[in-house]
Order: sequence, then structure tokens, then C-alpha cells
Amino acid sequence: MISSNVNLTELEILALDSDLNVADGHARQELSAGQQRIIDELSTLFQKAALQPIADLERTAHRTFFALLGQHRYPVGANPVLSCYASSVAMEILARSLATKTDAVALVHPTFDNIPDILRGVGLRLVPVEEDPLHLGPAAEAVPEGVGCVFVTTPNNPTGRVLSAERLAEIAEVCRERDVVLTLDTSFRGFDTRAHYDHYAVLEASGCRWAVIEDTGKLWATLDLKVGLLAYSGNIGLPIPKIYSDILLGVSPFILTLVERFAEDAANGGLEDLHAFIAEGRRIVRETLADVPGVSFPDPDSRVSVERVDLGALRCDDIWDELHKRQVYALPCTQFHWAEPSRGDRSLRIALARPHASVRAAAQELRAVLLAAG
Ligand code: EGV
Repeated sequence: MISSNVNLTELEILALDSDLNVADGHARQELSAGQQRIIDELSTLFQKAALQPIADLERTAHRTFFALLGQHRYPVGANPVLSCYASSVAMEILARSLATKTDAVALVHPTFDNIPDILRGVGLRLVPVEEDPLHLGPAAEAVPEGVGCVFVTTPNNPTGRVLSAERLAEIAEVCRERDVVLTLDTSFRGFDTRAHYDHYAVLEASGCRWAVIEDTGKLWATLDLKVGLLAYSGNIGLPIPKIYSDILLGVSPFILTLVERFAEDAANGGLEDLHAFIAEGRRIVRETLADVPGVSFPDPDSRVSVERVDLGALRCDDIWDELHKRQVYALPCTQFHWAEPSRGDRSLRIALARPHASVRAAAQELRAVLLAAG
């Protein structure tokens, strides 16, 4: 039995020491040859980071990372992009800032549970917005009455669904009319070229108040040396820099240098290789489970580094103990459905940013458990 009051991260912690850890969405695949060359030079990088002015390092890291994502324009000057030790730290800073001016946030449903937990943790009331009305039909449906902010994870975690530039513009227009802050968490955008358009240009063109959380942490297996970035509009009207300064002075220049080098490697072909690597992991999962009665894959178009598996008639709970006996750790989708947990009871999320041998072994164990239980 999975305890009903445990969050997804607590389940991810249980998995950390297993070879069949397909739970967390952090990057744990092998380094490519190009990435290994960067790691071989770490002591030189450390020395460079110690010598260079931090503002220069930060500017270069931001520029290189954003260019990789097709994010050509970003705030500099009066409201510069803020570097954090993780996207969840950026999230906490944003949530605390929002709570000074509003009491309710509309949030995409489903999504990773630490987003609703952080928002609720600062006292905000949440209104769910389902993915269909978010993406299709009148954009006003994506902005419920009475909220001070709309929060969208794009590509979404775990579904991989991407907000198009056209849809972003429509929602931003409604937000501007109603003076609602539009916030995006784009932590998984590196995996999906359909999200490599200039989001900030679209948001700025609308004139709405906006914030975006970016993440380097899902892409490269840098042992969790990563940054989360918090970008926001000059007109946001929230005490973001002040609250940032309550929590951080800045991030390590060594990490900024590492991000810059990994982003540069990615721009030189590494990102395409990573996309092919994730696609192959997804193919392995789908192929291994293809003959299991009732199993389906609800996100056929997803390109993010996680894959949902629908178990048909079975519930996660039915197979949990047996999966644990075999040291297989995936996530139940229950807690992603933060407003209606039962809707996630019959699907699992499998992390794909792992060596293919681990993905294959975990999928084979899952297949055996499902066949025995079904
Ligand atoms: C994912 C882990 C936090 C989170 C993992 C994640 N939890 N930060 N409390 O980083 O999809 O597995 O986003």
C-alpha cells in the first residue's frame, strides 16, 4: 500500500539508492563524450569561476542557456533574471511574492505536487484548470474569476502537453484585461522543440504581468548541480527581488560556469542527441509493455523525460508492494492530480532520464508484475 498522505518527493527519496529508480525527474543518464570532457576539466573551471566577476559569469550562463531554448529576449537591467539553486526555490520566492498581493491562484491540473504544495504553503487558495480548457476553446476559461494569478506548467509534468505560442498569446491577453499575473513553469522545455519559441516576447507583447520559472536541472546529469531561473516582467508589481534577497545572495559561480559549458555543448549537437536518447527510452518503455493487456500510453505526443503508463483496470496500489519487492520505484500519478487524487490512481509515471539498461530493466520488472496481477 502507498500511504495516502505522502508526497511525490518523499516517494522519490525512497528510490534514490535503487538501480531501478525511475521515480524522480532529475537527470541521471550517462554523460556523453562531450559532457565527460567538461567534467574532466572541472578544476580549471573552478579556477576560472573564482577569478571572473560573477555578473559576467551569470550573464554568459543566462545567454547561453536561453539561446539553446529559442528564448532570445529576456529581462536585463532593472528586473534581471534571478538565479536560484533549484526551480523549487524560484517557485517559493514567487509564491511568497504573490501572497503579498493576492489570495487565489488558478493552477493547471494535473501537475507535479510540489507546485500546489508550495502555493498552499504560503496560504494561497487554488482553483484547478484542466488541460483541455487550458489548451482548447475560449481562452477566458483558462482564467477563472477571482484569481490573482494563473500558473501553467509547460511542457506539463507528467503529461508533456505544451502551450503553443498562439494559445499563450490568447491567455496573456485575457490576463492583461483582468490584471491577472500569468506564470509559467517551463522546467521541461529543453526536451521539446515545440516549446523553443520566445515565450517572453509573446508575454511582453501582450502587456500582461508575467513570471517564468526555468530549470537547467532536468537536462544534464550534473549530480544536481543546476540552477532555477526566475524571470519576470518590469510591471509585475510584486516584491520579487526583495524576497529573493531574503533567501539568497546568489548562486555559486562554479555552477553558473558549469551550466554555461553544458549549454554550449548542448548547442553544438548535444541537445539533439539528448532528444534522441529520451525518444529511445520512451520507445523501450512502450515496446516492453506493449503486450500487457489493458496498458496504454495516454501521452502519445509527449517528448519530456517522463512517460505516463495507464494501467487499465489495475490500480497503482495493486502492484505497489510487488514493485517494491523487486526494487522498482516509479511514481503513482495520484498526487499529480492535486485537486482530485483518485483520477491518478490507475497510472504510473516513469522517468526516462536514466541509462537505457535501467529503463529497460525497470520496464521488464513492471511488465512481469502487471502480467502476474492482471
Ligand atoms: C520531478 C523534486 C522537490 C522535484 C522532482 C520533479 N521535488 N523539488 N521538492 O524536483 O518531476 O520528479 O520535479
